[in-house]
Amino acid sequence: MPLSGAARLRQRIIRALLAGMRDLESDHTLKDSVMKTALVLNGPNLNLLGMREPAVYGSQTLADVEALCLKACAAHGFKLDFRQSNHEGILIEAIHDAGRAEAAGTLAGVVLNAGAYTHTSVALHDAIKGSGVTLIELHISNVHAREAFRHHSYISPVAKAVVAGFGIKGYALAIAGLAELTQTV
Ligand code: CA2
Repeated sequence: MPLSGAARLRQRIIRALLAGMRDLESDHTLKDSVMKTALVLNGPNLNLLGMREPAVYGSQTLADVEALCLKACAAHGFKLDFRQSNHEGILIEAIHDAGRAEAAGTLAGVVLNAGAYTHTSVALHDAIKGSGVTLIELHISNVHAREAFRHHSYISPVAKAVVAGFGIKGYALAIAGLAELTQTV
């Protein structure tokens, strides 16, 4: 049976809408402008994850952590920038850049496992404070159930929140926390 004029018009409208949706999905510039980045920053010795001390840090590697973070970011509509450095200055510069990116609206915030610098670095404390970046402090282990020198953190007073003791799953929890903090509705 031939379609009526109204039915043909409806069909044309539906086709046009579907074509528009396909265009939007393949428009990477649009995606890039809408999706914020979560920066996951790892400090000294975390490149050794999975190679030693499995009783404390588990047997998964930093590459496994990155895969887990990618999944968590996809679930929350973030792009992922995942880095590790053994150098304090490199971590500091990454935090400065993150502060600028957050102010420009392209970054949701930072998840920082500062490793042993957590317990020593006034410089990292000052960088976080000075950059104004939203930052979640993360530890794989429960630092408060370990040696006394791990009980003090220079990061905690300038962090928005702290996640510790959940193993590497804590990274996904911290990314979910960032999403919660940046939610506008
Ligand atoms: O529990 C955490 O995530 C820590 O930030 C890890 C740091 C430690 O200094 C903090 O007190 C707590 C250590 C990172 C080094 O990780 C290694 C993993 C495997 C083998 C050796 C070191």
